[in-house]
Amino acid sequence: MGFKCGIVGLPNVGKSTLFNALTRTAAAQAANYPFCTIEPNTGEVAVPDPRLKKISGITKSKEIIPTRISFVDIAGLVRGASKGEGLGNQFLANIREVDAIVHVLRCFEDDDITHVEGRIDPVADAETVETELMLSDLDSLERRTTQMQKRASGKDKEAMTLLPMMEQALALLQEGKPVRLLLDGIAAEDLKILRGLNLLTSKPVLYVCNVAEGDAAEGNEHSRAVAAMADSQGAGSVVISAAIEAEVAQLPDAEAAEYLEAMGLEEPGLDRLIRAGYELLDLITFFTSGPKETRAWTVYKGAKAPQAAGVIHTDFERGFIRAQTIAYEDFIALGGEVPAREAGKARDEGKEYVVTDGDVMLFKFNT
Ligand SMILES: Nc1nc2c(ncn2[C@@H]2O[C@H](COP(=O)(O)OP(=O)(O)OP(=O)(O)O)[C@@H](O)[C@H]2O)c(=O)[nH]1
Ligand SMILES: [Mg+2]
Repeated sequence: MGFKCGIVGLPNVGKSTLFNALTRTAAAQAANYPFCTIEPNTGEVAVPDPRLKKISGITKSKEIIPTRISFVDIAGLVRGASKGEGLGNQFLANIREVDAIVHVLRCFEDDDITHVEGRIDPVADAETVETELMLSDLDSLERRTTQMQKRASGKDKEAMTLLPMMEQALALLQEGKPVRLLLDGIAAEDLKILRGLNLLTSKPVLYVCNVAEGDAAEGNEHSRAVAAMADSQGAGSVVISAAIEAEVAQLPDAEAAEYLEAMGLEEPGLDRLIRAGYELLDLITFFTSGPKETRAWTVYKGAKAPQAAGVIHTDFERGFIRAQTIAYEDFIALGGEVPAREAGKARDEGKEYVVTDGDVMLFKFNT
């Protein structure tokens, strides 16, 4: 399964710097000129999860394997992108392929680094980019809705199912609002339809405030303005200094910890960002553990036990019989599988079981 977060924003705001830090590589070129990035860069990142160590402490696993998500570093968008400005159409197509958007906003002052609008105003920058995404959605949806209305009036079944959701989305866009607003409390079938429309503004968004080194711990007036905006939209925001993260990513672990402490930070901002990205994608983790390895696996919230089995191996899903399931807290508190079973905390779950975050699972299957 590939869960992808796209790194989006105006040109020259630090997207590639952040991407390189995330992936601990120099795969993306980062330099002080707009449109440094043209082709997207993709990298996989381990999702940090302290529970892995706790579980493997009990099962004495030889190896710990975290779960992973992907980040895609995309070219900068400028005003007019939806009309093709600055290769906008190509870049918007790159955004269409991701599952969630990490929107980087420049919140640092530095006269040496070019800002395409010549001023630091992250809330206005966010609006500029969001407007392009909305215009692009409006364009594509208007065309599709007209066709769909024709088909629906001819009593086409598919069209009649899709049309109500398309019309709701279109109405929002026409008011200048992102389609994301429909996600709150949406029914499962509608969510499927909405995801199928593959609109840019229906993807969940996390704002990343890229601040100067000195502001990494507390944020600054710009990042506070972004946090207020994010709150009002039901979006998330994190404060990160891409410059610090780039530095830390190069250091051996012990030195990195010292450096972070000197900056007043408890953990790399990237860990917070990766976890936030994971939540943004609506993902949860379940574990498998034995002497060989303790491993974290990813499923969408709401996944049932056979789907979880299928993440490990497609045969596991096809031949699924049941899953011995122990809640993470029970597994740790009772000291592993055997004591949990004796305490009646190892449940035998069937095909309809909805996986809970932290479940330690053992699948029984037929091949
Ligand atoms: N002072 C300062 N400079 C930064 C920071 N983050 C990035 N930069 C600099 O800003 C310039 C642009 O960074 P990139 O990471 O290439 O920006 P980008 O958003 O990928 O740019 P495009 O690919 O052109 O859209 C580089 O010279 C970076 O070194 C930061 O936190 N502080
Ligand atoms: Mg770049």
